[in-house]
Amino acid sequence: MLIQRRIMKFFLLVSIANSEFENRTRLKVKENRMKKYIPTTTFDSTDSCSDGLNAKYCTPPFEDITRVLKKKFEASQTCGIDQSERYCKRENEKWSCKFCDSSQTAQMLPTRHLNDHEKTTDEETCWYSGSVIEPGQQTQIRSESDLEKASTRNITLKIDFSHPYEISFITMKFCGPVPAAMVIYKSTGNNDEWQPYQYYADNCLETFGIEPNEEITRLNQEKALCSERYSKNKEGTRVSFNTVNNRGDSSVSPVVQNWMTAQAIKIELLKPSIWPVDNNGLKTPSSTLVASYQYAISDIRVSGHCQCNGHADSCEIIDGQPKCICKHGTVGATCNMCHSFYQDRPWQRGTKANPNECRVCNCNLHTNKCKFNDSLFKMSGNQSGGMCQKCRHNTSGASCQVCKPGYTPDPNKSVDSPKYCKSCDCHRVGSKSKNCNKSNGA
Ligand SMILES: [Ca+2]
Repeated sequence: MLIQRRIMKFFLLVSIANSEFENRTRLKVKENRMKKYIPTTTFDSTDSCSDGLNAKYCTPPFEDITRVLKKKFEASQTCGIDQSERYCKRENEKWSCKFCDSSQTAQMLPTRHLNDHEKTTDEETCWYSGSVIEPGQQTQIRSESDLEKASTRNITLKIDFSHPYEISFITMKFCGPVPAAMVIYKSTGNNDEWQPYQYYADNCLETFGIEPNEEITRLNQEKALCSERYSKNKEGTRVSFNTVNNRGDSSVSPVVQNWMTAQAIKIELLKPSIWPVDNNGLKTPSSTLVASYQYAISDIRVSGHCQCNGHADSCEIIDGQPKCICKHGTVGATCNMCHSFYQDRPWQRGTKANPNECRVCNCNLHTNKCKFNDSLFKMSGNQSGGMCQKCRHNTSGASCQVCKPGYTPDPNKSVDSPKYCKSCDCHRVGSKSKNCNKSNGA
């Protein structure tokens, strides 16, 4: 009797173990099928783009873009690029003149000095443009007022990030007086179309026809302003442009997000400032005036973050090219499209108020292909527009939720089972057609 009981208990335990094993295997199979049908660009509770259940607006961290990308500015003119050239600056209230020459390492003043991020002013490295007075006019310069009247070459500095960034700050440290006139432009694409971002002048109205320091309201959130703050003050050397100042929050307003977004920056230097000299009766020599009438900058920093439309919290540099690591079912360089299986509603950029994540199509695990269908979306009251494509396992319908003609739902299977639709198996004799009653299979 005891042996019989032990044998029964053994078989009972084996049967429980088997059923648990079957359950686990079934779950594993379902999990693997989910992976096959639902791409992994979905919510991940470990990032800031989700709270584990719902999508959240997210954005990559702010960074010093030129440092991260290791990109250099391109200058339209650099001191000593073609031949040895003289340049002069005021140091300790005296003129100091040296030679720049791009063929001599010790005399180079290249654009890489704009982003070499020296820590102290003792080791300050500068880019010099070289004199901006046309060579034919240089001999006519006798005094500071001749410099004011001379026709000069405009100098441009350009940098292309090869990806849109939301720019928050641009700072420039000059190795001398801030120019009397300059403009920062931005471009949002590769088409060399430049939009003014900020004007600087010692007289905004006279130079650009713009009132200085205009107030920003909701009506002119994307208007470039003109500042006299730096150019008027001949002693200052640092210019700081806060792109968002009083314009609002890019995580809330698409207008501000547009305003902040730039793929390339161009700085147009239109008129140098004359070095402030002591009124000690000593006349500055003409050659020194000519050689000092140029631009010199030691540092340009552009701060911002990768533009990922509120759908990524990191941006990786792959082969020198920034790339958003897209979440919320989005894909594309700036997470600007919905993934091919996240087509249940149209793509929208994410904001703090609404993360606007792309929604996965519900195809009951019978396909991994779907398309957005506008009529379906409208019919559902703008809730669901995903139309499943190429439904397998003998299913059909917008969500692969019905059985094809000739098949009927198996009441013992769930709608996402590959065996949900079973053949009607109607006998040829006595059947009107090979189709059967969809609900009971008769
Ligand atoms: Ca430098």
